[in-house]
Amino acid sequence: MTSAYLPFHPNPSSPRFQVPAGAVDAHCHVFGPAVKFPFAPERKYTPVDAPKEKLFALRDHLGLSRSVIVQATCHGRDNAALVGALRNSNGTARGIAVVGAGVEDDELVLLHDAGVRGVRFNFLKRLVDDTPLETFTEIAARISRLGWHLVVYFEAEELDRLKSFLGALPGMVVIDHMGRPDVSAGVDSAEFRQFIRFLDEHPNMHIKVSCPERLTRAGPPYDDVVPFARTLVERFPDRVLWGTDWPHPNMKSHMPDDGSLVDFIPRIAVTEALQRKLLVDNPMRLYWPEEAGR
Ligand code: 0GY
Repeated sequence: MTSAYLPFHPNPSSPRFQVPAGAVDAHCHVFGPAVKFPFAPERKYTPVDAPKEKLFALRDHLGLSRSVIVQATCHGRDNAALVGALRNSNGTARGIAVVGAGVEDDELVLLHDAGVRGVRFNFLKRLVDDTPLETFTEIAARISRLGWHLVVYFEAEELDRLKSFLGALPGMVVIDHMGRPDVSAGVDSAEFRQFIRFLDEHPNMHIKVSCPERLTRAGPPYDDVVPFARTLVERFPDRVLWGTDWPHPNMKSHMPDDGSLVDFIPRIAVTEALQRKLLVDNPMRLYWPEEAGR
């Protein structure tokens, strides 16, 4: 385990772009505080504490209204910090949990009551030990009756191996960070074209156009990531989501200014109509369906 990771930005700028009313940050995390919510023994990294109070203060600062908090690997399957944040959000946060196939029904009910609406399958070897695909299939079956969906995190070179498994998943599926394309290869690369084809063939797939800071080779303001995100927003306007990824675990190259991440939005969603779908309509449909379209 190494601790050479950067802490989150201490003083993010105020974005120039004003998000539409009711905008959702559809990908962020809470970490610890470790004294109250210890990190998992099997974790591959130890982040700095990033508690719910800081997350909600940042959300206000950026002009966002709601959050989808994703259980990160450093907390393993102990969703307590996530549940604590959801319960203290006054209904303005929903969650994505991590569970095992043997999760008790009572636990699923507790998670649902707290605001969890899905589970995440993580395929990144630097973040998690291997889970057999059959186990993920069992988990998908366990959660489907709750009306939850699945969030999947994989890297582009894994798509070939995973596509028949992913394509067979039931219900809605959300792909983290655009399936992590190699942006140096360009939007016309065989790899990205394969990803687009996969999305064309599977209308249940949603895509988070998030994490330019992880995908960039050029660094801020992430010019090299814009064509990828913009292509996805324009081709799949009803299936894209955006998130900050605060507090940006595992970043070593640089720590993004969260205000600049908000200013990235109008470069990838260039009309008000696209911005509204990306930030409000699409995440509301997935996470607050009872309020969507009001
Ligand atoms: C992210 C990305 C990362 C970390 C995790 O669960 C996690 O620990 O997802 C990463 O290191 O790429 O979505 O926060």
